[in-house]
Amino acid sequence: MKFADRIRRLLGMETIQETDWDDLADLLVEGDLGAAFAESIVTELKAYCIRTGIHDGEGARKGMKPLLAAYARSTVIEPDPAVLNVILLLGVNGVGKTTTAAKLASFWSNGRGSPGAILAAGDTFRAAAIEQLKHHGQRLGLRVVAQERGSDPGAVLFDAIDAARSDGSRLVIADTAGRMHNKQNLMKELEKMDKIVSSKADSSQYRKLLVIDATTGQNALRQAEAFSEAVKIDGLILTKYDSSARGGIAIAIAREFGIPTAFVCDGERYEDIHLFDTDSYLDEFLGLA
Ligand SMILES: Nc1nc2c(ncn2[C@@H]2O[C@H](COP(=O)(O)OP(=O)(O)O)[C@@H](O)[C@H]2O)c(=O)[nH]1
Ligand SMILES: [Mg+2]
Repeated sequence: MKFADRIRRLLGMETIQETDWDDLADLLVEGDLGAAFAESIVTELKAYCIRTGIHDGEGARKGMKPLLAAYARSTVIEPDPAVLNVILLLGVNGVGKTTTAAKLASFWSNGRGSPGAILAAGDTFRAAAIEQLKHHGQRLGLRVVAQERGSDPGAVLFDAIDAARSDGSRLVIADTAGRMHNKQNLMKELEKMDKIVSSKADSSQYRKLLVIDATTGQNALRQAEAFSEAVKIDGLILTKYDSSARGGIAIAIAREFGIPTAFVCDGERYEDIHLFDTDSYLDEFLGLA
């Protein structure tokens, strides 16, 4: 059952019972807020309901929205047509980086008058990832800059930025490998890539987006922590929101690391990507929509 349906069932029209508060805390934990955050929201909400004389579940759900909104953060990532824009997609294996690279390219080229994006096959670790990106490039009619499997991802990014400069393309969207078995290695690799792009993409707009699988649960917090220790993350992209029964992870990450969310993806088609909007996100989460 979807999280929204569960919270709607717990906090319906009827008068709230004392035990409902504990059940609400449990439910919020299952909704990926994390235990401490869930407890503090319930405490705040209880106080709010007493203060304002709210006794019904629906009123409580509405009251919870501003409490959560105080922690939620969003950001708008929009390529600047006057400069070269470099978007680096980061995240562990399987979260949807390669798919999201294609979605973003499609999102930003459709009817927005911008010249075609260049896709950079920065995941040089898996041959399949390079093929996957080439396939998307073909379908979308976009140039893909790639090297062989095993080559230096920094060199691929370097080439892609050069290609964009000579093509007059204003947008490079770079896929990366998602190994996280060794945090030290990941950090080193990321820092190196970041340095190359920073120096190469001089006077351009350069953004690092962390892709998070919404079905991952609390482990996503550890991913956000590891990646943001290595490089500055400008925003999150939440994927697989279509198959997630919960979805509170974006607020939990915002609260703990101050990272805002930029996009939400809810399917495998190119058009299944949307700008993150705190208001509608919370309405959906709390079953208010
Ligand atoms: N249902 C659903 N599947 C997704 C979404 N985004 C990616 N996927 C799927 O997740 C799997 C892994 O995606 P991929 O882009 O290869 O992940 P990567 O390893 O991070 O590059 C693929 O089967 C994608 O089709 C999404 O928003 N919803
Ligand atoms: Mg990939």
